[in-house]
Amino acid sequence: MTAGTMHPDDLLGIEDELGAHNYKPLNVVLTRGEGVYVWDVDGNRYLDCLAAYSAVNQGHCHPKIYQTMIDQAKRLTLTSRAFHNDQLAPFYQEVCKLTNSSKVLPMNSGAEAVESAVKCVRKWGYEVKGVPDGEAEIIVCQNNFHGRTLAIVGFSTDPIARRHFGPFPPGFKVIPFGDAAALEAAITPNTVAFLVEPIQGEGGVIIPPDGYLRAVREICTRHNVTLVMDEIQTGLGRTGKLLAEEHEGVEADLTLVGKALSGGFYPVSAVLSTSEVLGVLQPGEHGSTFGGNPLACAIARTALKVLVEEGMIDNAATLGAYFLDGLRGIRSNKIRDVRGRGLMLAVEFHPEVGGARQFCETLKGEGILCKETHEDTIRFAPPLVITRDQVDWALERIQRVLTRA
Ligand code: IF1
Repeated sequence: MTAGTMHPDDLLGIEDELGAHNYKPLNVVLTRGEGVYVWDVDGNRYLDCLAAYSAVNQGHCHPKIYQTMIDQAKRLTLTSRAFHNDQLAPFYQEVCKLTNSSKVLPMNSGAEAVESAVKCVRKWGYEVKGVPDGEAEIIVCQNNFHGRTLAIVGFSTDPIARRHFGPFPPGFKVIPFGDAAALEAAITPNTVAFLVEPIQGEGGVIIPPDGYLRAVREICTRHNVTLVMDEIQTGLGRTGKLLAEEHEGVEADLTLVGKALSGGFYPVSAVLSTSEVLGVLQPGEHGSTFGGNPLACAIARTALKVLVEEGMIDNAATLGAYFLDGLRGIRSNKIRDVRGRGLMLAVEFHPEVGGARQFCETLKGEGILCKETHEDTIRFAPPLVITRDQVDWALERIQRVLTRA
């Protein structure tokens, strides 16, 4: 029996028996994706309003990224960085030009990019800023989400992410998100970086007050502290700009990208920065087997190309505003708040409503896949190729579900 012919219940039974239970997925078994749509094994079509947590901004199985993957996979997939390959330099050139960066560290997962940034800003602190060895401090925000590795969950404020995983690496301070004065107050001579999401995604699409990013940029510059923007979820068009930091005209010292950097075809991430920061790395001091491999670079080059050439970023701005307006037009006493920027949208419910998951399950029955974040919020983040008609189709169903008694 191959997976293609197994009954969904059999697939779920095997998952339950053999797989670690570190997720609680919706009861749907997907088998195909194209653009904004995915299909389950029974042939039901869904509009995907999660987009693999913004990893398929370009839409499922984008044909040009697919073709690049096939062509490159036939030629060369992995060489290790013990040798050069002919895709790395063009990837560096194209991603630097697009993001106004001058140095790149290519990695694989988002968490690896975050961990790599932590290592680099610490090393920069000791070797450039002059912080005493072993005393570097990094400031992060409450309700942050930067990945699942040990150092990262060590500075998480989510008890579920931390419970029974300790002890954790020291050197991190937590301040409230959106409060520039709190950043200024937390900085010491040993502070080497402020790591922050321009919009907190998993925190529930929390948008900071206007001017916050400009204020933290000025404070970091004044105190010679590197500003590290985690754009792994907000970046690459999601908020209607290539990078969310652009909404305030800010440039970070290190910008982290991942997820849609490959259009969902392959784990590709990168630390985008300057020679001053990434120049602290000497041969043999950092790396990874797959980081910067030719297949990843070829895929990322096409993923970036189609993002820009097919107008996905402007589409996210235009249809994100339209989608947000539509959600705000829903009259339901269940809804506590509706917020978003570009196609990074969220509907928060009053706690007494009993949690957002119930609506995700009902919306599945209406042909929409979405996911709750924490208890009371549904995130709506479709691929950036969505059309106005598809937004209208989604709004009609969301309205119907959220206004049902
Ligand atoms: C899961 C959350 C989202 C991220 C930001 C770094 C990373 C992520 C801002 C790490 C990853 C993913 C992880 C994924 C679900 C998803 C997620 F719900 F976990 F929190 F998007 F909000 N910075 N976010 O959002 O990147 O190592 O995963 O490539 O853990 O199930 P990664």
